[in-house]
Amino acid sequence: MAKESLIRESTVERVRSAKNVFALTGAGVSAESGVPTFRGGGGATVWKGMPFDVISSAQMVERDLAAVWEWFDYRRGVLRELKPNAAHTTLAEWEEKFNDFTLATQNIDGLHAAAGLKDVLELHGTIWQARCLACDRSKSLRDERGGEQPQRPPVCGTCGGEMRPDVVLFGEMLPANVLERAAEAAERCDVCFVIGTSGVVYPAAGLAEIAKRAGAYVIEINPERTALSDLCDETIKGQAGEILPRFQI
Ligand code: BJW
Ligand code: ZN
Repeated sequence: MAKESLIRESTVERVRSAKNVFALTGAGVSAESGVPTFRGGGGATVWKGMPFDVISSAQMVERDLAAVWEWFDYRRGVLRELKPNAAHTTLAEWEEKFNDFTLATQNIDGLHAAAGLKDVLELHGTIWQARCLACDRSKSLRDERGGEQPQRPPVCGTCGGEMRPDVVLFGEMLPANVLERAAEAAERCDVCFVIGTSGVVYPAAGLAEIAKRAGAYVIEINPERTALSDLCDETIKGQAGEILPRFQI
């Protein structure tokens, strides 16, 4: 089958004529930039012998904050060198092209914004920020460069408290205002894209369910079947960076 025939013309038309579009993205959207996914391909990420759902958990912040910093410092170091891919840039263009376009990402890598998307709903926070455990103030980690070892954990400039990475770990609540905006957009969309996520982590995966229940046409883009595939109206099998630009909105 010719590659171009993977997307039905009726699907392209449906997307082109959509008024409200919602996209939920996951680690797979950044895979072609070189960011490792957590699951998929038959394996799960392990770091220093710890499964990621152990090191990326609320309990670990209480038990060993230094290890949590080490894990996220390592990942920030990897991310500094990486660039958005064609999936990120296409989605950034869609923000300009559709009247009502909302993107909610589970990713903490900042690559949607780096591609030019102005309003990104970061459901799981961002790796580029630290947050004070005592007073909730946040500070950017963008300017930290290699070379001199930065202070770990960083100390809050306001209250002197310990800071943690500003990401949402297992067992932690998502930022309520971000989740609320995402749920509203899922509820009112006529087309919902589910891109590069295994769809097993809640409440993020529930956004696709909200869209479906509200009557949206749900399109999944993923090289593998996922926990959300049965709910989706269609799954376009393939890499997000190859599929998305072919919509030519
Ligand atoms: C490609 C590709 C290419 C590859 N193109 N695709 C309901 C039922 C059961 C459990 C729960 C539930 N509600 C809540 C829970 C508990 C828990 C949960 O969901 N657990 C399940 C896993 C069992 N959820 C939580 O704890 C959440 N908080 C919460 O619910 O608070 C309420 C509460 C609190 C306290 C008490 C009680 C209630 C928080 C979840 C936070 C998740 N955080 C992480 C870590 C963030 C920091 C970090 O980065 O380390 O977020 S976990 C990890 O998974 C990360 C991701 O954002 C998230 C989702 O993963 P994602 O994006 O789907 O990636 P993968 O790797 O799974 O999949 C990649 C996909 O891409 C694959 O399908 C590939 O095929 C595909 N792919 N190349 C397109 N080129
Ligand atoms: Zn503080």
